[in-house]
Amino acid sequence: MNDTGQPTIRDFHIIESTLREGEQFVGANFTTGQKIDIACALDEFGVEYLELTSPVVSPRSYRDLQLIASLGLRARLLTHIRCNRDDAARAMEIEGLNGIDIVIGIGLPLRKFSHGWDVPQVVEKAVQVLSFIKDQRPELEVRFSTEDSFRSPREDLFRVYSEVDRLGVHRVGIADTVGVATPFDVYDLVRDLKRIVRAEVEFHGHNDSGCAIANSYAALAAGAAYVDTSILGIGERNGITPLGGLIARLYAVDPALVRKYNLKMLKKLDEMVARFVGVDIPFNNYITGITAFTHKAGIHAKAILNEPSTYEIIDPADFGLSRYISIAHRFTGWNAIKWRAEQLGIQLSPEQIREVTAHIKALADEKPLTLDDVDTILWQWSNGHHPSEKRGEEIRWPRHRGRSREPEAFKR
Ligand code: HCA
Ligand code: CU
Repeated sequence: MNDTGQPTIRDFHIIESTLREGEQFVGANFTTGQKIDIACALDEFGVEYLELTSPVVSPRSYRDLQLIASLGLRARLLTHIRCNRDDAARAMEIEGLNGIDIVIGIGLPLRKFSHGWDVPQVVEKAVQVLSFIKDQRPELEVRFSTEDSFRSPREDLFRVYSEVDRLGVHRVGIADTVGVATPFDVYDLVRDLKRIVRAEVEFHGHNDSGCAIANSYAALAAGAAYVDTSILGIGERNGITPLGGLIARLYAVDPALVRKYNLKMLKKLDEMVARFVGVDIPFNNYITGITAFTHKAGIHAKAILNEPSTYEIIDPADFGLSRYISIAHRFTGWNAIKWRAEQLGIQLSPEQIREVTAHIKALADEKPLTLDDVDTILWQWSNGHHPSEKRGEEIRWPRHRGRSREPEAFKR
């Protein structure tokens, strides 16, 4: 714990899996060009690792892995395979690859309904594949992970991890494949695992019950040094820890933790992947959602105008974004209206500001208002023309101000 009571996060690494887990999102069908765009943008953002789909998935997967490995990116390149010799052999054909992520399920349902092996067989398989890789390409980083780690018996998990650790893997991974774990479960498992292995620990968390970011944070707090993410969180079902969400969480602890990344690129990354997979960025997305830095109620607006940290833990400017103060509604307050009048260069006395604010609030009770409407009222007020306050009477807005959306952000 540090002096603010937060757990100390050691140096951590992002394993960005948009090009592996993200490809498993139902809307994803990346072309080679799109994969290159994603890989290059993530590299520029500064993630430490890129995880790509297994070369055995399809001929194109193989070629694209080869191509991306030849780009000379700064990020280290990993591919993700099942625990078998054939997959490992194919992966090792790729020049420029930096590591292999191996996954195997040891939970009872998978043992029964998927590969059918018992724990000693899993260990035997793991030893075979790991020794094969060590023998052929000893320079490769190898990670060994168990699928559905949180529903697998602890003694089985730890037996497998101890064995692979003895062989000298670089990382052991725990995967919350079904999104069932809580931050407490993750903290406990990572802490206990770290007591029995020398290898670093990686966490991969699905978001079925909304805990992926908190779970990733708990993993880091317990001493994991690697977290898997994907852009917008895309993956199987509703996905995994979103890159932007993890960044937001860590920034909230200490902005210095994420200064190593090119934060101003986050919006571009989210927009690019949203376009490629045919979805919108959710309105409430971490950092890049349209309302992430929008303030509405008069009390909030007043405080934000005085000092943004009152209602913002993240400074939008660090991400190349700006805040927006919504003023055209019944929650508005005179501070915000005064601010808008000043922005427009309109001189109004304090008394007039209070009157016009009351007028705008009453009008907003009658009909939806736009920022253009508010601006028009402010101009009319400054010209001594007060629109009728009779209930229901329509104000005739000048034509050119008739847009229905609030235009242009109301910037700091
Ligand atoms: C899957 C596998 C995986 C693997 C995670 C890992 C999972 O697609 O089902 O390699 O650590 O969630 O278990 O993504
Ligand atoms: Cu997964």
